[in-house]
Amino acid sequence: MKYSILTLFPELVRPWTQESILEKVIAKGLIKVDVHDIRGSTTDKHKTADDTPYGGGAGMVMRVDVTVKAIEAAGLADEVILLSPAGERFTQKIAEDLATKEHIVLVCGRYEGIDARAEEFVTREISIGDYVLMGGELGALVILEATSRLIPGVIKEAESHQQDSFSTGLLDYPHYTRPAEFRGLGVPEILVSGHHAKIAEWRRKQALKRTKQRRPDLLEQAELTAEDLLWLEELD
Ligand code: JF5
Repeated sequence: MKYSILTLFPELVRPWTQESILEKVIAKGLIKVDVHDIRGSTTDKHKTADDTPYGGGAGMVMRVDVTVKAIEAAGLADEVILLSPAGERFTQKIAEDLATKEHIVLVCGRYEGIDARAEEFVTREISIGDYVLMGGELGALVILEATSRLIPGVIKEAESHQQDSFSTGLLDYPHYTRPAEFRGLGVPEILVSGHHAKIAEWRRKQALKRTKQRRPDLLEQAELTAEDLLWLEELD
């Protein structure tokens, strides 16, 4: 899988791709990350990537010609994604879909936004949440992280992500490791019992309980067994 990240701040993005886990994944050849400087697609001597908005108003707008030239320089891709607060909300489901692609281009806007005509040259617009950032770079890195860990061979335990929150549709169960006691806080007895079936049942119930308490909205979409539903009723 190849990712092409188009940004006016390549020096901001590159360090993240050189971080230990991703670096190893890249070294293994499982993914490739190309960071392209959008400024390399400018055509004037001042390397201008932005301009004032038609109609007036504050701030600057990223030029469509420069943006589209950068997209085309990244080469043929399965998806060209524009990071934007106005995009479709990024979810684990979208991550699972994107993880099956061969080449994804991630376009990071800066300034007040990109000339709206650039929308004609992307396959989708994605938002990582309902807040406004100063640029799309963090969104692109979020998509890089969320999708690359789903690529076969990237995560050690093959089934590991199948149990993640959002893959099961539920929040994760609580995890514990040594010490057995910390400032008076112990570890649930069941986890040191060695009863694997009982541990699995306890973890499922904890996941259901936490989801009901913290994210009841997720329960509507989750795949629940008759036993899960009984346990949830017991909680009331
Ligand atoms: C951006 C204009 C892009 O702020 C974001 C964003 C928020 N959620 N998801 C993405 O992207 C950066 C800012 C302004 C275009």
